[in-house]
Amino acid sequence: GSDEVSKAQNAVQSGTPTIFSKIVDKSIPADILHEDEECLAFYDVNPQAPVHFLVIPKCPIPMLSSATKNEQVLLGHLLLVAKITAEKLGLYEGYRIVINNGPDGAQSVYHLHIHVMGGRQMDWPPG
Ligand code: DGP
Repeated sequence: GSDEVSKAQNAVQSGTPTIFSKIVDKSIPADILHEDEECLAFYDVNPQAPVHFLVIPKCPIPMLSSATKNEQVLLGHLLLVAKITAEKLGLYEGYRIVINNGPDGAQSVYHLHIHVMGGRQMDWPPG
């Protein structure tokens, strides 16, 4: 919604740790679906579909634009964890993957994350 967009437009793109770093270090709780050395998958607190979870790297890459060749393997891993977690949750009819990048992408948390949404027919184009 427009609330989300204005929040994103006002989000700080500083190098300071975000709320997701606190989820990684377990200082705030999240409903965790997958965890390994490199990444974490957990339910989005503001779901936009019957199933909506995020996959994040444990290291705080601010956004996709910040990623380099050094993160190539990690980025691939995040997508595979998205797929495996979607399967575990029974999204056999499909799902939507989104990465919001920067202000125009309506990114509000500057710790790279993959959105995975499913459990309903998704629309195209997105808003
Ligand atoms: P965006 O930066 O716009 O791609 O989306 C950030 C998403 O993160 C948004 O859908 C809501 C979610 N989110 C923000 N804070 C928290 C939190 O503390 N816990 C969880 N589980 N999700 C959060």
